[in-house]
This record gives sequence, structure tokens and C-alpha cells, in this order.
Amino acid sequence: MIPTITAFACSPDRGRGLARDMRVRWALEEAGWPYEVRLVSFKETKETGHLALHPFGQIPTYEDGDLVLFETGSIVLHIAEQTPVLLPRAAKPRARAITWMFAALNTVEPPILDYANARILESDNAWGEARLPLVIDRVRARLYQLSAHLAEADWLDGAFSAGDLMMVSVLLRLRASGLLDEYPNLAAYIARGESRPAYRRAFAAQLKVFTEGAESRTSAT
Ligand code: GTB
Repeated sequence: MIPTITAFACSPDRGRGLARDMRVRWALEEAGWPYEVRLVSFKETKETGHLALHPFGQIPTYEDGDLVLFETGSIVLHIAEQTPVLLPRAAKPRARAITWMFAALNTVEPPILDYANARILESDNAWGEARLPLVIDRVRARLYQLSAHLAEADWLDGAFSAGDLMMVSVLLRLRASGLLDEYPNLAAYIARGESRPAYRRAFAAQLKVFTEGAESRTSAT
């Protein structure tokens, strides 16, 4: 069966590849699997049909026959387990690659999300302004550590893996902040990820959703 994922019909990132379906699309492209996308509105994600797939009412979801998954970590791992492009076959390198997936999601992404929330949701408050430097320091601490680990290597642990796919996806959210420019090896690492043909195909596909949606929104007015 061809798997189906969900994505926003009108993504708040305006096709910049920052919504969570992008990392799943990228994994599917690396695996070379065809896939279908069901576009949903924000409202639909809170309705019964979608909640049956995703208890927290978010995108993306993943359906393949009677298998339904949510959470990008789980979805990408499921895909990666079936292709050596994303997970080495040997047990120890495979465990290390999975470790990096968890590190991306559990150690690096939380301060980045906290930063995004602080800038977008909390900046109108005096306490939000006061808190921002602390939040940025926490992001910088993780970037410093990650940069030290990566050093001159191309990828985090040997060959490119799902760990890199997840880490690059997480770091991209910081692009507009300028913080990545302080760590040239991380900026180059992200550029390596983005230059992968699978990344480019995934990016083009999600951008097309936004541009075609924008065209039809314009022609409807
Ligand atoms: N932990 C979940 C996962 O990894 O799958 C998180 C999924 C998630 O947050 N999905 C978002 C969602 O459905 C879509 S990507 N939110 C609705 C809700 O929680 O009610 C969100 C997104 C939008 C815009 C940017 N951006 O512009 O940078 C980044 C991410």
C-alpha cells in the first residue's frame, strides 16, 4: 500500500519547510517510497475524524493499511527501519543513529521551541522580554555542544542517517534567528542536509502545496 500522510492545506510557515510534515516527506523521499498527502485545515485537526488518528490533534499523521502513526519521531523511525539509507543495518551504528534522533527531539528541539514560543507568543509581555535572553542562552548552549561534537565531520555519527535528518530538521527552525551563523560548521551541516536530492524533492512538494493554495485563494477573491 502507498502510505498517506497529513499536512496543513495552508501551513503557517508559508512553505518554508518548517512544518512537521517536512521531515516525514524527507524520510519518505530518502527511502524512495511513493506517498500520498491528505491536506487538512487547522479546524479539521481538532475534529473527530482526525483525532481518531492523532489524539493531540496535530499533523502529521501516517497511515499505511491498518497501521496509523503520529509523532514525527515515531514515523521517521518506522520509515528508517526499512531502509539502510536512513539506518545502518549493523546493530551498534543503528543504535547510535537512533540515539541522535532522540537527541534531536528531546535535547535540541525543546529549547528551540521554547525560543520560538518566547518570540511569537510571549514577546508582548514584559516578563517575556525579560526571559528572552535566558531562552537564547539555552539554545546557544546546545548549539555550542552540538558544534563541538560535529567538529569537521560531515554527519553526526559516520554516514548520513535518520539522526541527521531529524537534527537538520530541528535546527532549520533557527535559520531566521541568525544564531546558526555563530557556528559555521552547523550552518555547513544544515546546508549539506538541504542539498540532498531527497530533501529538495520533499521541500518542493510542500512548497507546491502552499503556492497552489495561494493561487486558488487569490483566484477565489
Ligand atoms: N511532537 C509532534 C511531532 O513531532 O509530530 C509535534 C507536531 C506539531 O507540533 N505539529 C504542528 C501542529 O499540528 C504542525 S507543525 N500544530 C497544531 C496544534 O498543535 O494544535 C507547526 C509549525 C508551524 C510553523 C512553523 N514555523 O513557521 O516555523 C513551524 C512548525
